[in-house]
Amino acid sequence: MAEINLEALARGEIDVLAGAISRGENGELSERELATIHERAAALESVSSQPGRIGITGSPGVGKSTLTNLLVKEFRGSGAKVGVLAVDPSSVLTGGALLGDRIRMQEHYVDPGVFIRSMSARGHLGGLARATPIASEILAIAGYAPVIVETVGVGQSEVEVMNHVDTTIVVLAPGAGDDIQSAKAGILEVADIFIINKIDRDLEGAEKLRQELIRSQELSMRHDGWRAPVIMTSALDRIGITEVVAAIKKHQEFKGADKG
Ligand SMILES: Nc1nc2c(ncn2[C@@H]2O[C@H](COP(=O)(O)OP(=O)(O)OP(=O)(O)O)[C@@H](O)[C@H]2O)c(=O)[nH]1
Ligand SMILES: [Mg+2]
Repeated sequence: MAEINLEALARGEIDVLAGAISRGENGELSERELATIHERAAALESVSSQPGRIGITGSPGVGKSTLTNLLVKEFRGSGAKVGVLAVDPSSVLTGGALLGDRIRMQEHYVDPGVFIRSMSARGHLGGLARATPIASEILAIAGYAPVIVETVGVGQSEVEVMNHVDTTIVVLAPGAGDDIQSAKAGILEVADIFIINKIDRDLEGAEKLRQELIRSQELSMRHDGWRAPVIMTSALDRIGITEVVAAIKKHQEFKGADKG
């Protein structure tokens, strides 16, 4: 099979981009191609002024896609080309049938500056966890920054996907059974930013959740010294989005400084 035309990819040619991601999904990229992709993406990331990979995770229906949609708008406003990967590990069971419902970004489909791709597991979770970081690197080479990775739930597979982003956002909502006690293991540790969404529905519940999160953070300080901010949003009313963007930038600056 012909190798990826990296020059065409770097020019942002959409068919080359889509084809490369498909080959990554199907495990068809050679070791050499993978190494080249990895190298190029890393080199670009170190010079890019835009945020890199942003992960958004949380229980079904908390508002991840609605928030992603608004973040895409914010970043487009500053002229960036934005990539979106909607990852659905549950598609191992459902065959990906739900995925269409999960993407609420139709308005961006006509914008050539936004590339949206849904990735379902097709019965093989390990493949998905591998293909997602490759896809985000391919997008980076094609000039997309940031790349937003939306993934459903906070189980082990999502944590796996989130290991390959620069900033992980965990979205919660009041009254969604999302209190701290019931939050699945691993969630507090992976979050760089917490969003409490749907505050328009239950401000009191949201405030309670916020207090709980802050308390639990006081109990377990992270090794790197970063304290995940807790941001209250209503994606419906577009409240809190600029704060989220500011927090993303702050976290990525923090990580950049960390790297030396
Ligand atoms: N009241 C209220 N509804 C919201 C808010 N944000 C999202 N919703 C609604 O919640 C529903 C689910 O939103 P999505 O953005 O699809 O949630 P999601 O987390 O991406 O869902 P899955 O991908 O299926 O897990 C939709 O009907 C949204 O309109 C909000 O801030 N307030
Ligand atoms: Mg969604």
